[in-house]
Amino acid sequence: MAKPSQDISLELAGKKKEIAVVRLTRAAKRNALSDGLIAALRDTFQNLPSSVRAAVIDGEGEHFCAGLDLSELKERDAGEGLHHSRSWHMALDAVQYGPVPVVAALHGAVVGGGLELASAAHIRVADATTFYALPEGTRGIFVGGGGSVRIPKLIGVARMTDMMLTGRVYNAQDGERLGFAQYLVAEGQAFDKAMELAERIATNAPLTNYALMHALPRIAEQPADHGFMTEALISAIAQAAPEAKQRVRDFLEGKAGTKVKKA
Ligand code: 1HE
Repeated sequence: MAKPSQDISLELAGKKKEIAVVRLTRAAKRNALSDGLIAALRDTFQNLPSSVRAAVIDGEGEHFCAGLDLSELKERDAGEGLHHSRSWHMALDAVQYGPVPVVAALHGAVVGGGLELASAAHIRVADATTFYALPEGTRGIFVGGGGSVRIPKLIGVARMTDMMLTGRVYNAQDGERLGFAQYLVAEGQAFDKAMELAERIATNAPLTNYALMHALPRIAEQPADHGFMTEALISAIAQAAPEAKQRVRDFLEGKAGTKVKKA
């Protein structure tokens, strides 16, 4: 694996340093993901400080991420290509299956490997300038960062096939309607909204967040019968935690702020 690059920053926000803000800082190259940047992404998410309860990932400059650094796309033999793709899988798995939920704040280009990275986050907030594309199809290559697994889960196989066969680009509004992003906000507002969501997520019981990140996606892929069993196990574990009992007691005692409010 390549040496981690400097093109990424980590800041801790919140009173208890509970939010990790991970930023791609390679704006001059539209945050294109070099091998070093992929290694840095992996290392950052694998080594988040223990105070962190949620993370936000965003990109400096006009675009979230232009995908694979094409200047590094040299001739690889099949074995090297395999390992290169697997290194992306490891890094994006560190995002999806790390210790805390990740909110991606999207703007401008979210393309190729940039869309693969965004798809590894748990929540995507897009501002009005966001656009989504998979130029791999027109560059004579294929997705290699987990996109063929994660992107169909968001928009379906048929739409992903169309994007890659025809170079179709989706704008921010269509992207939200189809399932790329769960939130659509005005231009320049994605980071603030992502921080607001991360602060909220950070107040959840850690075991609930863990169950959502690690159990839910697996349950969704299990046969129903297995899924029901996994659900029963994880729900028993979550509700046995003292924190869960305290939260339920708070509601039953009518403590302020625990009631569900109409949307
Ligand atoms: C890059 C890259 C890059 C920009 N690799 N250098 N991804 C793509 O095919 C997308 C390619 N990029 C673009 O289509 C455009 O750059 C953007 C729409 C993202 C932004 O446009 P714009 O006008 O703001 O910037 P620009 O002038 O095109 O680029 C500015 C600089 O960034 C320029 O370098 P400079 O030295 O001439 O200033 C560009 O060369 C550089 N740059 N994007 C390298 N991607 C695990 S498999 C994943 C496979 C993929 O991701 S394939 C899709 C790759």
